[in-house]
Amino acid sequence: NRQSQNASQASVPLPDIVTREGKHAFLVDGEPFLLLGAQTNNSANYPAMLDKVWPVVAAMQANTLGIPVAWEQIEPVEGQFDFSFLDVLIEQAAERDIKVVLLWFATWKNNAPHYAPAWVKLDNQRFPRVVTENKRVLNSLSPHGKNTLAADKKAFVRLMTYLRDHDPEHQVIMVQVQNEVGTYGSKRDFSPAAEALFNQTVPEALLKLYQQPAGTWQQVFGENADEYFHAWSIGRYVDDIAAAGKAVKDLPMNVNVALRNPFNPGDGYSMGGPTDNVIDIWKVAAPHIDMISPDIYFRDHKTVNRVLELYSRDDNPLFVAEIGNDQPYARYFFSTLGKQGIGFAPFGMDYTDYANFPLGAKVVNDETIAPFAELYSLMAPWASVWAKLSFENDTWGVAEPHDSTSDKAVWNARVSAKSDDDSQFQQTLDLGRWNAEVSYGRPMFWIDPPTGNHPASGGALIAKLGEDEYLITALRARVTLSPSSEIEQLPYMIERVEEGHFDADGNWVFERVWNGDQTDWGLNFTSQPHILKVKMATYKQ
Ligand code: N0T
Repeated sequence: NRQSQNASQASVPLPDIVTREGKHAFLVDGEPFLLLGAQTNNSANYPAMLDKVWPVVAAMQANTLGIPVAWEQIEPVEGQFDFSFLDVLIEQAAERDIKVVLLWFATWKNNAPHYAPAWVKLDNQRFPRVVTENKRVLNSLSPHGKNTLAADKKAFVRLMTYLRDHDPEHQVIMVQVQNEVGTYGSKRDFSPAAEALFNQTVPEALLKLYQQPAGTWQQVFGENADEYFHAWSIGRYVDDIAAAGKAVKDLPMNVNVALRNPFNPGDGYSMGGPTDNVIDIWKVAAPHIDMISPDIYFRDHKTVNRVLELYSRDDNPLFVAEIGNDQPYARYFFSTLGKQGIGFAPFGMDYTDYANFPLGAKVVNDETIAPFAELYSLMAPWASVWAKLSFENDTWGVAEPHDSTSDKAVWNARVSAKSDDDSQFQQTLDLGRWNAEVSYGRPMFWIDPPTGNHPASGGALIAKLGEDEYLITALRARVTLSPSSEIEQLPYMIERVEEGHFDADGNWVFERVWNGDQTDWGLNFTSQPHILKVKMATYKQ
């Protein structure tokens, strides 16, 4: 009954995104949460498929499942709603203690209205599509369709109402509004309705952002006018839906991005979506969207690093909403956490018999799952400790920089495989008074130079605990601390390296001290999980 629902709702705080001095935390049950995610393939959103989903989630040691809910399935007939899928999903997720990110596949699922109900996608009069400059009608709904917005919003509000009334424990922790919005094949809608808007004055908020005097889109933005107009229009549309949903149940909401190549953008990408060139416009257009989250299908280190940089901002918590599920992508979990990422979700993690190669792996099997399971099992026992450190302390994270695979990547991913890093097989991190050198592919004993792991798969995470103290974990890497320029004139040494783990309450449990061979040649991490507390010291001669 409603009263007991209200009572229990009061006891479990809503998931929330908090930002302090440019650092972010995703609060779940009131505590910083590290989202160790898995996203299903596209058509897993039916009860009969869930048996093919949960085993993969469990094998990965994921704590969160990303899964679609389609407009066509909740409102197959206009005004008639059916939430039977969510009844099953939420119950099964709760049984397994797995949180859920729901993906609202509606007006746009990668440009098209495929997941909209037939009564929407077959009625071009009531729900108009984007028209190109040459008057071609694309299969992408126009953001200027007022009926479309009203209908999508109505269904979304019903979805959020369902969550308000049937998910008092907040098993669903976040909702993604649409999927990879934008239009392939036109920079904007050129229909008469769109033309009329395009010839009006640019909204005040955008003039202010770009510090421009008033004018039409063309006058103010010149050659960028078409794309900026489309981005603004889609951003406002999505924001309107998000705001209406949040008014019912105030969950964090994100949008995911079909990225353009940051080094080689071209113009064949999904235009109007929050690609790196229009993040600022989206931030103004869609204030109810908490996060703009990249979908990463570039395999090379240089491009991924750039994408992570572009989508981790003071005003945008980094959440890798999708990343390919093939081995080369796994290590970017380390770099995601190095940019204060709040979560990471490889795509296509289920046994529903689909593989999106060449974007991801050729097949989903134990071998595909293993690189992700290894990372999540390293972090799962102390995920909340890391999430808190990431919010409150300085943290670093790096992935092995060389590209060991020459696999064909996505069509717009062509960049040189050469890495910009100081060396192919090592990185230097500035930790304040100390520097860390992270190197890959060397024996544990002695000083043989690094040769990299083959395939590249290493990475390291460091959190600052105090002036001279760090928490360090890594896989297949050597981490060596040395004094930075601030203290380099002083003799120094490792004071103490403790190996231990965190218990269920997040308390450090001491196991042993590393010394002798275990510290003489740096701190050597293998494929086994090890967590170290490292205290460095200088002394006077
Ligand atoms: C992703 C996924 C799913 C011509 C692809 C990536 C997911 C969506 N889209 O498996 O469909 O729902 O968000 C698009 C990458 C562009 C590749 C274009 C090849």
